[in-house]
Amino acid sequence: MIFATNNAHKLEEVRAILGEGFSLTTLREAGITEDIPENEPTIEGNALAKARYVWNKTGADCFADDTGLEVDALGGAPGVHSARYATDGHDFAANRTKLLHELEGVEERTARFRTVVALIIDGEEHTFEGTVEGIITHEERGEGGFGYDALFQPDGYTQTFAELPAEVKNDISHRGRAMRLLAEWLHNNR
Ligand code: ITT
Repeated sequence: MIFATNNAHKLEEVRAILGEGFSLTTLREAGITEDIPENEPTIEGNALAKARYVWNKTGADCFADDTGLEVDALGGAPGVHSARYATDGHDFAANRTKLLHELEGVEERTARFRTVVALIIDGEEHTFEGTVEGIITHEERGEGGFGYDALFQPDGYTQTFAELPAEVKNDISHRGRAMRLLAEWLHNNR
């Protein structure tokens, strides 16, 4: 099955979450080297847009993940704009710096990661959602993970996602939850 992502960190996580039973084809292996447009106003819309793009080009079963970080004090921002929060590109460090700046002096720091996985199989669409609640820390901590991980401390832990071992992040994360729902659906329906 093609996993429609250009994010190598996501690919690594999803391979670990889904395990040996799944053989994932990357976009590059499927011959798709261009950036897939992500212009929808919602996370679900972008996940479906990415999967439909691949389905329309290849006719192959595929899935895509779109993820956003929703910060309550910022009215849900960066949300669907998480990848391009600070700049036009995917500048993880600049995005973290901007988030810390926007939250300067703010004590209410609750937030969540939300992932929607869109699956297209035999031309039928299905979506699966996973979330994890937490807080935005006051400074970056940890070297692991990617994106906003060094600023996100999940509820029930004293470390950020960038400090926790990858297995722990995958066990409790937005992406882990959504991907396990995908795996369960495939197990029950295929
Ligand atoms: P693809 O669309 O190619 O899959 P992307 O990096 O554009 O990759 P998204 O649009 O889904 O991915 O994600 C938006 C941003 O949210 C992403 O660039 C990261 O900065 C951040 N993000 C996503 N998942 C994350 C995670 O597990 N931990 C920390 N930050 C994450």
